[in-house]
Amino acid sequence: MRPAGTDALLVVDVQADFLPGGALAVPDGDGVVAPINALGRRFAHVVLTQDWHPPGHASFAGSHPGRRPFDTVRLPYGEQVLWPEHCVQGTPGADLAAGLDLPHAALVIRKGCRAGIDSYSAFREADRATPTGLAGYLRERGITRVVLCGLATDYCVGWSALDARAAGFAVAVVEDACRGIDLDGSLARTFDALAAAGVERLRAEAIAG
Ligand code: VGL
Ligand code: ZN
Repeated sequence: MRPAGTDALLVVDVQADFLPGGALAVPDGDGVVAPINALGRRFAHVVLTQDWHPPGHASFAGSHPGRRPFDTVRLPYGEQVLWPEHCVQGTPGADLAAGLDLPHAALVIRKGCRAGIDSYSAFREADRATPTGLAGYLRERGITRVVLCGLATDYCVGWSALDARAAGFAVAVVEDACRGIDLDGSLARTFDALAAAGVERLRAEAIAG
């Protein structure tokens, strides 16, 4: 595909804490930076997201006495995986990756900002009721297709892709510009769900400049 003026590249959570050495390092997470920089040059519309949690966030294992990272608990809105403390608002771990070079990105969406509610999705918080405003922004800019890349494939990229579809956009995931966490088969489950929802799976080379 050659990106049209109605396509947007959504760059999900390419932040220090998800890179090697970070608090919640995604295996080979830094492998997305170069392909995303190259992809970004082909899109007129680029939107970034940042995972952006207050201290003591409900998704942190440390907020649940006796629980450990990667345990699952039930919160008022449903099942929640507990993570190591990561992407705390205003800390270096929450910074965008230093190597990211997308100066024309026009919007940064910060998500997971409320203490009691996580938000893997860039569109809707985990209560599935609170929108971030991203769908409205994209519609108002005339965007009809959302192309996703970033971290992690099976959490924030996958959930954002499904919600982009639910909001009525055509959606593609650039699989080699993403990396997964793969907790108990989550990566395979995500690719199944994306296919079932009609999300296209592309390689970066399929996107012409
Ligand atoms: C993410 C786990 C917790 C992600 C964010 O960006 O995929 N994963 N918070
Ligand atoms: Zn998070």
